[in-house]
Amino acid sequence: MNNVEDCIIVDLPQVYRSQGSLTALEGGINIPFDIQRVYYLYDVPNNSTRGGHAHYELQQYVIATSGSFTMMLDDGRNKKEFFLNTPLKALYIKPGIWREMKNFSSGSVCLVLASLLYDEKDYIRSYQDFLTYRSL
Ligand code: T46
Repeated sequence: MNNVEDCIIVDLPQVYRSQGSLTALEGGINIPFDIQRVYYLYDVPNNSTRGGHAHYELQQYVIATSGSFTMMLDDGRNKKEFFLNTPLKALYIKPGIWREMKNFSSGSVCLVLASLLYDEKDYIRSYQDFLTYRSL
């Protein structure tokens, strides 16, 4: 079972040009899983919280491609907060970790690369169920 210390910030490559920068992410090459789904959060009001669930199997790279937000991770024993504010770093979230997002800056965009297709059965949406799952 993963814990919050297994969820790490990963440096992403940058192709820098005076005309602007580019970052390329390739499943199985500089991402440690095949990318089956890409989604992004945007137009998030500053006082909104997102997440509030865990996943049984899903692995994700979470990137603040624009603006900033805070990601709180929880393994049932320990919590850890990450402030994401650059397209040059990703937070790698392993399976079995509760997450909550808050403090979205105006115009922020949260890009997520996911290892699996969307499947509601992969979610644990009750914190009590999460704690029960973690105590197995
Ligand atoms: C996480 C953070 C960063 C879809 O139809 N397809 C999708 O791929 C996703 C992710 C969601 N949805 C639908 C399902 C719900 O009706 O969009 C609605 C909100 O989904 P969810 O509760 O998953 O949204 P967030 O923003 O609270 O959380 C998501 C991810 O689920 C989560 O794993 O880390 O973004």
